Amino acid sequence: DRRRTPHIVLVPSAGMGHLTPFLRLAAQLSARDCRVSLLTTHPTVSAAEERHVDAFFAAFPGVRRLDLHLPLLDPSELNCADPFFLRFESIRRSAHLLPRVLADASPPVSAVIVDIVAASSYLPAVAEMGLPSYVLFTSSAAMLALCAYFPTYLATKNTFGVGDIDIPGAGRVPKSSVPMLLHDPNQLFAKQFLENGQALPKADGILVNTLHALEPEVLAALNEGKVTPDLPPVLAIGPILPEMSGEGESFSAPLAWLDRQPDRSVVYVSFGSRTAMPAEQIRELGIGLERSGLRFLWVVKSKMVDRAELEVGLEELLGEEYLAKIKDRGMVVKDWVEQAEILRHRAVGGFVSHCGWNSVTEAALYGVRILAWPIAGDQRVNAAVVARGGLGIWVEGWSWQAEEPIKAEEISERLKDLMAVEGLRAMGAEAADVGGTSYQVLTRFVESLKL
Ligand code: BUP
Repeated sequence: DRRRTPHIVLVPSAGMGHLTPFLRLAAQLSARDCRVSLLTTHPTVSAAEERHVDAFFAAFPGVRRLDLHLPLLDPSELNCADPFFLRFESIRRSAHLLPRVLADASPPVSAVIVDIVAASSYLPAVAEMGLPSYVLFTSSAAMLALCAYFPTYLATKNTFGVGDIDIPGAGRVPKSSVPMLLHDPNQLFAKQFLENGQALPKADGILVNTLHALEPEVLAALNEGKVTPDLPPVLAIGPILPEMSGEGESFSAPLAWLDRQPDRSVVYVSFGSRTAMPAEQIRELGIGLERSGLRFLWVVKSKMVDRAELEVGLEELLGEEYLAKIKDRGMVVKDWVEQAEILRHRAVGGFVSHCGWNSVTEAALYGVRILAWPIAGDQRVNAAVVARGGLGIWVEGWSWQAEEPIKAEEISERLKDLMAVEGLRAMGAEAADVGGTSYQVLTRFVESLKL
């Protein structure tokens, strides 16, 4: 019965940063007695996505799997070499397949929630089927404000190129923080961002993986129509809680190592899976970590897609001598780690992060302070939220366009500043736990679909 058990179809997008919040939302909706179907697109760009999707369905047999096989697009035709953005595009071009995929859906579908990258094509397709459509925005509300306002900005700006962007009610995004790809309107990503921003008013609501206490002004501006007048309700439902512990592995070397460290003594260092740091900067960071005298767990990624063949070993990158020198205080790994489990561990006290939004929300959930070191994309916008919202420190001068690497000495000083930050409240847990603001918003959303 459609009234009692809403059937929600989720349409995630590519890359762990986009997939992860959808898997978490699927688990949260199942726990609230919804019927959930999850569209999975093949082939996935990274092996990590495939592994996590498979582990998810094994752990949640009640969630229905809808498989969609998509063609690989021609990078030269689209003038884009990024495999994730190419996959965004093929997902956007798949909206016409939705009616066929949902043809035998049972019980009948109550609503479809699509990733922001598919908004421009999926929202109209869902509306045509006579169903309510929602967007899940996988980054910060600050970034949502930029996405919603960007079409107006481009239409009204009187400068050449993209400059500082003053978003009504939501503050300024300085030129230096505007995602680099948005400066060039011919980039595939810039076109997608613009069209998806224009499509937002077509949604019945926008779910965003943030919490009220972290971004109150921006959320208010979005909901009061200041950013752009015709937006649907924006619902802060984050941090969406991690759905399961681990991937069923019985042993994890980093977690076993953390078990042997004192409370709140370890700095966890990770720049996400897609952000390859220049080798020279990796070496400076290594020396900085060593000089700080702190304990550390460092995840080094040297390639953008985990399936790529070119791989530089840790020995080659850091030298055997370095690895021997730090082995009593530091652990360096290059494979996938269970980050949420690590941030939850009592031994972890600080997080040097690229500020991928999921990473920020995980730190907020477990009360781990952040040293923000944004590298690309939405990360500088997110780093500003970290600093403003009291989640940690952002050294704005550590620019992503720096010609010289940030030196070890400076890194080691900032690491010490980070670990000196006094007790942080687990503001994320307060919002997401039973009775918290985000918990209530998600519960009301599910209730609204039962009517
Ligand atoms: Br890397 C890595 N383990 O080793 P963000 C990431 N994650 O659990 P962005 C791991 O992937 P990208 C690893 O906890 C987060 O939930 C992490 O999303 C998890 O980053 C997710 O933080 C990564 O939003 O993607 O920049 O969107 O990490 O692929 O660069």
